[in-house]
Amino acid sequence: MKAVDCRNFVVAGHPGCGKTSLCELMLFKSNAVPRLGSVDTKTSVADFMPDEQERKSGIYSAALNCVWRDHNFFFIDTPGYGEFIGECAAAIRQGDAVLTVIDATDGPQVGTARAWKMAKGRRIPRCAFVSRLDRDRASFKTTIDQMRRNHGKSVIIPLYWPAGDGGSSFSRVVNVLFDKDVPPEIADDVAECRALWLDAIAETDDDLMTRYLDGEELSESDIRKGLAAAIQGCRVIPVFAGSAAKDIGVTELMDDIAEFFPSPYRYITVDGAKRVIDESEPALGIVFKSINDPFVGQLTFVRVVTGVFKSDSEVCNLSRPGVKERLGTLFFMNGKLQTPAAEAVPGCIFAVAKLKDTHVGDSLAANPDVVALPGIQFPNPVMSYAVTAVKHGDDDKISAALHKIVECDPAIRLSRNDETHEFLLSGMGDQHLGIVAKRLKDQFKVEANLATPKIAYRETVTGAGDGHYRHKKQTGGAGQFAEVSLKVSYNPDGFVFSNDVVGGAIPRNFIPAVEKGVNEMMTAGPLVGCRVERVKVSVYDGKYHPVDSNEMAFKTASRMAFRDAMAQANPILLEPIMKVTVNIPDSYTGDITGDLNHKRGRVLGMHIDEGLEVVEAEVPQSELSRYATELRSMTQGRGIFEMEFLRYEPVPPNIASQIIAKHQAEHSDAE
Ligand SMILES: Nc1nc2c(ncn2[C@@H]2O[C@H](COP(=O)(O)OP(=O)(O)O)[C@@H](O)[C@H]2O)c(=O)[nH]1
Ligand SMILES: [Mg+2]
Repeated sequence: MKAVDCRNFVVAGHPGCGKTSLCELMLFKSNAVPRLGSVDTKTSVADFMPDEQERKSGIYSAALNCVWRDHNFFFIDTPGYGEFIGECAAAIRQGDAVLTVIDATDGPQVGTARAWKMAKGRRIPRCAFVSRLDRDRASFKTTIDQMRRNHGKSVIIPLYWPAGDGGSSFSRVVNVLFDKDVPPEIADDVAECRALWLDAIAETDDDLMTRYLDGEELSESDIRKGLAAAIQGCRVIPVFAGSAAKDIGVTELMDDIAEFFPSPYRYITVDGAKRVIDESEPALGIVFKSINDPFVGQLTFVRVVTGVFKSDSEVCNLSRPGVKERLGTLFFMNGKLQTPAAEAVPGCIFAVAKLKDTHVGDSLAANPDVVALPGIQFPNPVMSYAVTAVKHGDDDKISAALHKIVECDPAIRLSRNDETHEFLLSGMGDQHLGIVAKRLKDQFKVEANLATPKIAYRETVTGAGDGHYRHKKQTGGAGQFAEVSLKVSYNPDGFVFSNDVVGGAIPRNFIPAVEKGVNEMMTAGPLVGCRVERVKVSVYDGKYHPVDSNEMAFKTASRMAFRDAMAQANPILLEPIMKVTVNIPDSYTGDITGDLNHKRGRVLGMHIDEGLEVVEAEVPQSELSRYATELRSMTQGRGIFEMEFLRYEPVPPNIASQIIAKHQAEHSDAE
């Protein structure tokens, strides 16, 4: 196998558009599998995990490979659902091109836009396959019109046009550049596409452009070379057409992948240095996926970037200094089917079993001097649950199991919130997290409660307060004595503790105890026991007793004086505000902005990107705990969103008083 003959691409798109069916057909047509797998009869090669077969739709990405016209295809079937975007992001991170499948009935959707955005981010070619053209309501022309509205006519250029558009009349696809036999009813469309292609092809090369403008007829070989250059230069999005169910247009697609899709040879820039990709370099690859499952065992998936990896060899994990891994047999994968391979060249995807300490995003290389590749960026989680064990004492078991699950799904994050003291499981939505909960139960045999997490409110003051406390105790032997006077005021820049005691009213050696008392109170404010921030505390007076004063007494006095000062300083509640970016088809804009307003959100602006309306807003976190689910139901799954923490802001008084009342009720219950 030579790298120049490898084609590595990612099949992506909206759920249900026919990605998996297309992949299955490519495997079958190339004799990579003996029988045609089907999603509907649960015999899919790509959707092979039990939970995928149950749902009849992909959850995980599946690495696939086949040989077509002497070219080695390594491709990945990705799940379409927004909540499994992590799998798709990792696949695209390793791919050389993205083939987006678009259903000819529904047209481009949010899943399409998302895949294309990720491909654009990596500056790799984007291609489209308009699928399911055999269905009654399918229309290639309508689909193309929608795509052109989003990207423009000079970008979206069909390379094939269906003869008999949509439904049972759909019989074959016509190549707009090379086919001579064009049915008259599509002749105009084909001619238009041919002209658009010739413009795009001429633009790839000065010499071609001159000859083209001079009216010279470009030769077939000029056109073929120019077509590859136009696609690989990311100037155009070539559109293929067909039906996986009827096996129409897929031979043409596969032929063109072999001929026009990029080979893995190109330059990459690692740490500012330009490196050529080929077999002669030391081996370097990126880990983009890992499975640890009773079903398939522990497998690590590696994309070879440069050089050659060999079975039964040793490699270094560049991302973990000192870690060396022994590679056993390399496997080329088709779902769960493993084919042993002696070596893997650039462009290949191989899996290897039982690595010790290698994780998704790591770089593996032949020697430690090779520069590591940048890791994989996963999207920020948009939903969290607070996790507790159903059975008392199971917490450690749950934590260990969750860490194992996260290892194979970096889009899931685990964290302990120091402010709310909750153990948080965060991910891309309730379905995503639901699968984690199910795995905990089925695979690890522990049950977890998943609850809406507490909001980490904070407290500050809007005024100033003067607090005093005299701590005095006389119980038989040695007494306790300390007196502290301190002022609390609002300080927008953060917390400051200032010792302004003059004349030794509090001896210097007790000041740390006073500060300690204040610090303790800063973690539990007077309103709802949340962290206090943005205050200046100035200790300015006090009294001590030469025998009875000690650190303990000063700490106690300081705590009480702080509480006294806070009560006078007009304390208020602050809440986390998130920046939310929602992507939706424009017909939902009114509903979505209305809902955001209802959630106390502020819409900052709107713009169109990849054909979707992008609404940016600032919304209190407390209103967003179920937004992933709500957005899905408001848009029938056509919307996605991202969010990130922005800042803390005061809670409006009417809402603050409810939160405080609730806290007090819970607090008095507990007593
Ligand atoms: N009529 C028709 N149905 C198709 C075609 N391709 C896929 N399907 C069906 O569409 C549904 C979703 O297909 P699937 O491949 O799972 O889509 P994915 O979610 O994008 O992977 C399944 O029921 C398929 O049988 C096609 O070309 N024509
Ligand atoms: Mg699928």
